[in-house]
Amino acid sequence: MNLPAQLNRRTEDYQRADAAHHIHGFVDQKALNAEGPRVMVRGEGLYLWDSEGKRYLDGMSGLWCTQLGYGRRDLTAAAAAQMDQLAYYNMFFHTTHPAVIELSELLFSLLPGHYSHVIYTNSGSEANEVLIRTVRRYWQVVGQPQKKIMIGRWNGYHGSTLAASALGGMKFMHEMGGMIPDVAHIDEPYWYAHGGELTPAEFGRRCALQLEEKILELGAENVAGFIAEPFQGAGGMIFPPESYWPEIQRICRQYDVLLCADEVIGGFGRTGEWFAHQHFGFEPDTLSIAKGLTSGYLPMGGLVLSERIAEALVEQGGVFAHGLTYSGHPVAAAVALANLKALRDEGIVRQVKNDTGPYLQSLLHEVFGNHPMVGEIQGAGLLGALQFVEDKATRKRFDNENDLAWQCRTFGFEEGVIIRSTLGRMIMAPALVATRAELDELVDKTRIAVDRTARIAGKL
Ligand code: PXG
Repeated sequence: MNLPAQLNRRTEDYQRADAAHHIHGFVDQKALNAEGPRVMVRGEGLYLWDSEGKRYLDGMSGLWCTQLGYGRRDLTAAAAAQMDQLAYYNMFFHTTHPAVIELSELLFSLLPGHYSHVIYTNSGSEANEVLIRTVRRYWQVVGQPQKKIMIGRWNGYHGSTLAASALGGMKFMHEMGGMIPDVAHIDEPYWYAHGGELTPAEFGRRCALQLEEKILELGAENVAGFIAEPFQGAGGMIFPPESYWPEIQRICRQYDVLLCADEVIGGFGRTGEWFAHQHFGFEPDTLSIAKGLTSGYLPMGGLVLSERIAEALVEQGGVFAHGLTYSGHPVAAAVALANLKALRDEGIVRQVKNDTGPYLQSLLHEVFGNHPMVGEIQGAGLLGALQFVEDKATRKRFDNENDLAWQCRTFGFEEGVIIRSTLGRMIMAPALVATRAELDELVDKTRIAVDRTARIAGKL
């Protein structure tokens, strides 16, 4: 392996220095320091190599973001060319630049026609921060300044900054560092866990009607928007019942509440459609984007606005008092442009929809449909979730489902596959360039990890 000089240190060396200087996300740092993190040093296609030379099939596209996989020379070339040409300039004080303009032209050619404008950010969290300010500003401009409240969902995830985590519904995040005012939550449409005796369709409608109840409780004249992921990602890759989104859309329209889709995970081909709201068949007013926009090669996110919102802001809004130094960063924009071109021109999104997506879904059902440990399989395109269950008839989950799923993830690493665990669900979201053979390997190694877990749980 031909590695840069700084990558030739010993694993323990890196681990010691890592422990000395880092606080990692979402982990008990003391426990991690004792164990030592894996040190990833190289990526090519769907594969990663660690500092011990062990190879992994990355079943999670990094953190749901490397749509094109690792090592794409066209993306690195686009970044290098842009750095040579114009490494940095901004969109402040009456300036702009070609990279960001060309990116936006391509982006809107891929989006449904009623979206027209975008505000770029560096991340998904920032996109959702901007969302709150933009939605509130919109209502000010159209003469309803009291419409301020954002409604999100328990167990939703919209990022880690203060306002983004407030929109999200991870209570353990709210407890660390507080909340912001004018945010409310409704339940998540997670039928397997919370559906009880209701059919999925009944439960989906019931969850959607909670939005109506919450709007009436708060007063429709005070509610600015409802934000949700089309399917929950970090919360466990949870697909709502089919009855859910049409009812949510009806309620938002009826009470003039903006429907804000967080497409940070679902966007850019993940479900086989360019955007996940298209898969579920609803029409949001705003889209938060990030991750797959650049295939993760550089940080970039954004908030996409419908014509209705953009027109009000542009025609009647005056100065929009917001801006980030790196909004529309030229190098990130050049990489995003090359990335979207590849996803379109190489027919990758089409391939996920027509070939590899259906292939993965049928493979998951074939392999896990009758597995004693798996109570539900959800997914679309190159997304899959396996719900662990103790008793299929009653949908009773294991008391220690979190530990079992984490153990399964660890078995996966041992087998050379990276899958993610959330509560009692195992999640996969491989790069969109995955071949059928790579999907075979992903599911095969996942099955070994699930079987090993089933043995500990007394299910095999
Ligand atoms: N919205 C959604 C739906 C996300 O999944 C964000 C916003 C925030 O994006 P940034 O770029 O600020 O991280 C996310 C991020 C996981 C995991 O383990 C998921 C995310 C981040 C880290 C871990 O599933 N999603």
